[in-house]
Amino acid sequence: MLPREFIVAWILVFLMIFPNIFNPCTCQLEPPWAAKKRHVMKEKVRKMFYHAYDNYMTHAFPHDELKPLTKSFTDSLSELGNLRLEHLPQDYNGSALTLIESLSSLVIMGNSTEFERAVLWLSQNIAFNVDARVNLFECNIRVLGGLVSAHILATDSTNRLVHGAYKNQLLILAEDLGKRFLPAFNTPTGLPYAWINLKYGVMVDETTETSTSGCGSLILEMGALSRLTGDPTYEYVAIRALRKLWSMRSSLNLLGTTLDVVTGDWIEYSAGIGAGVDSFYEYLFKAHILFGKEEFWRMFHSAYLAVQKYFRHGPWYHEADMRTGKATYWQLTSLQAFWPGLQVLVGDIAAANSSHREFFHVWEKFGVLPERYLLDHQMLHPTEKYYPLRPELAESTFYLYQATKDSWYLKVGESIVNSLNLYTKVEGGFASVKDVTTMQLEDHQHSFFLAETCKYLYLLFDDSFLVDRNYIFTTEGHPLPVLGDWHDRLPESYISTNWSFTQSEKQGRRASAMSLQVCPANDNQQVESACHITDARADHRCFTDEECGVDSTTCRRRSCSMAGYCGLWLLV
Ligand code: DMJ
Repeated sequence: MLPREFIVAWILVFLMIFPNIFNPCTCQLEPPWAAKKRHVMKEKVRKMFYHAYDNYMTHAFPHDELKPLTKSFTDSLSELGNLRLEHLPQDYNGSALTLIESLSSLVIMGNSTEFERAVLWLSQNIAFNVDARVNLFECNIRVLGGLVSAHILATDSTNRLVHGAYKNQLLILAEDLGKRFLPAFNTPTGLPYAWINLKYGVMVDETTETSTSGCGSLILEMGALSRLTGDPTYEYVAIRALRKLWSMRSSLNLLGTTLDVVTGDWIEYSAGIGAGVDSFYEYLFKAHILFGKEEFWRMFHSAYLAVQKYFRHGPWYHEADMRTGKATYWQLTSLQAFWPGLQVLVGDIAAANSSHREFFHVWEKFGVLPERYLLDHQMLHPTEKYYPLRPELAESTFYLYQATKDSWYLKVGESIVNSLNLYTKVEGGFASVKDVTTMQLEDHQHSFFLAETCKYLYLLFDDSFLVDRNYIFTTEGHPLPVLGDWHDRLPESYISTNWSFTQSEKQGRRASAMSLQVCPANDNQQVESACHITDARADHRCFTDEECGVDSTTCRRRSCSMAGYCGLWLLV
């Protein structure tokens, strides 16, 4: 007889070696509570959406956005990014911005009746021949993107929406708007002005300053418009601007945040993955998915490696000077929280997960995500303490749940929903948070709350819209279908490239950056390295320089900051 302890010990060893022997697919199985939870949460999100939507329709429509505290409206399309509120037309009644932004969410939530009603109303009532100076980027992602996506949904045979009555009116509107964008691209560089008057084109003495995302995040919407109308002009000007922007990168493959569209000079050399740059990276990759162009992939791959190399420290992303790669600002910004979602698409799930967790910790700490948080001082930015109902954390949570089916992300989603209801829901809709330390509210319900925040939360709990469909989402959350016949239809004359590479090179390029070898063993070894040597401590903090390892790019030793972070940036 074997002693009992001996048998128990062997069983334990066996279980340690084959932990899933009695339940081989635990990773695939949804815990029993999760299905029920998803149903309950989906209904909660649906209620949130309609609370926002119904209040908009009652108190603000057809103006642009709802002011939920005073139950009034703002015609914000011509105010977005326009801090001095210049060039606002006297008799402007808005462009039903929030309705346009809600169209694809209505379809995703299965409300074809309201979608049809909205499409028909827009078809008959909206015109863009207005003396309104709008921000090209915002108007593109919200209005053009909303219209193009809704047109595709309205004509998609599987949706069978707007029977009979729909005669491509949204596409006609989108094309009219696209034409009004074109004068903005009439610059010596091909980089578009940030502002355009919808009626008169570029204004006299218009500012020549714009942002990287302002000229680099147009290709999805304008490309889709070209494919749908057969007029290549929209796609052409967007690609030309993107190529010019890419040609302005530094030798480190970094770009700045702001630039001059006439001279093509950089104005702000410091950049990260947040405000002013974020969707530039997103569009390089998504344009590759949507249009199948290797050119977009090559740009994205180089840009992505540079981000991982120069901005990333553990789970955080700081800013750096595009010329030197030296760190400038060590700050978390709310907009950066889209990055883990993009990393899921790229295939860097582990990196996505670690950053997402940190963003969620900050969310938990304050109840919502503050606009800017100073990582090196562990404190809020003195003036940017607001949370304008942004979607980015919910967006990344949705992507991570899609990739992993880890029910932890459902709990994150539940926590986001609970916070939104607790802190931002008012009788007249959902209000932005002015100060996350006091939860004082601000009288503004941004249209992206309906286009993105509610949509990603809903899709987290119910993704039936995506089953058997292949969509990518624009930066404003509007779905565009990935269609085989959209790939490679652009005449090759538009793609001036003499790039050629072999199949094996192609596969190598598609490898996840995080899986690339870190820190070349010697100078002769030409291995591109993507990420820093793992920090010694799981929480990415340090006490001594010795804990900080070696920088993967330069192979120089890193040091430990006063605030307890490893980095080369401290040496600059
Ligand atoms: C949205 O308009 C888009 O997601 C954009 O890319 C960034 N800002 C807002 C949401 O925060």
